[in-house]
Amino acid sequence: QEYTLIKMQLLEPYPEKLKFLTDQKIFLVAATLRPETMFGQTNCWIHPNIPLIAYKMATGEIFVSTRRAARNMAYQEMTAQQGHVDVVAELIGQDIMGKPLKAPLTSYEVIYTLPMLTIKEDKGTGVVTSVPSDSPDDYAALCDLKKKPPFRSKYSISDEMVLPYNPIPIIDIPEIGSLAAVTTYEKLNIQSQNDTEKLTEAKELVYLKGFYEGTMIVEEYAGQRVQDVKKIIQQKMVKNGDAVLYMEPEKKVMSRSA
Ligand code: ZZB
Repeated sequence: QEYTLIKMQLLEPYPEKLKFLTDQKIFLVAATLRPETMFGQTNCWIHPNIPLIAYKMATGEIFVSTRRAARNMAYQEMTAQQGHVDVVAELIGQDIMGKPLKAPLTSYEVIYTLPMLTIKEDKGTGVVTSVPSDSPDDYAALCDLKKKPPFRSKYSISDEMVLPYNPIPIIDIPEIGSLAAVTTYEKLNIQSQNDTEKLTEAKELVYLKGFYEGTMIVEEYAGQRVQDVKKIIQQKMVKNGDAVLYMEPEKKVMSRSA
């Protein structure tokens, strides 16, 4: 399984546990199969209790992800020494919750790390980028935060990290429209990010249709088919230093349907 890792740059001032890295570049890296949707990012999801590490890459940049993902990267020529992860800090999600990031392609200048409780520790990097226009999971989790002030305060999230952020129309799908996840969420009457069955159904509805019938509506790609520009957008981000390619070991492909 080939993922695109989206480099979301942590903005200073750095959180307490990463203060000593001030002046070094730190990126939260999110694994995605949908690089063409990065125009619609509104936030970054992390799980408050999942352990993460900060580690040094061959380029000198600092990445943040689960240790498992870091180990995989160490076997993909991304660290200075093959098979070795140069750990500089150990964290849990909550240590970097509610922090500002700069992410590629999205029209929001700054986006925040916010809590998602359905993140899987053994998939991707444990850091997930949020595209609520096209991902039902993301829209459901964003709605949970918007609708429930106590949920925000529990994780020290302030209103301005959530309330100004809305799904951005980026892809048009025939019969579903340009906010596929929102439409599907409403149609299936999804109540929360824990509505697992309905969310699975929603994802099936939008996923294939988005890929095979979706058309981009963002400026420079307007009118082009998703399947024609996916690779082009991915490569452009890689070339600009905003993304890297990352392979997930085979067994994880099996667990996708689990
Ligand atoms: C942006 C995006 C935009 C995503 C979209 C999906 C959609 P899959 O197909 O099951 O492999 N993801 C990545 N890592 C995790 C994790 N650890 N825990 C929970 N979710 C994770 O799923 C790959 C997608 O699952 C990734 O692509 C990521 O969200 C999320 F419009 O990134 B995606 C209909 C889906 N649309």
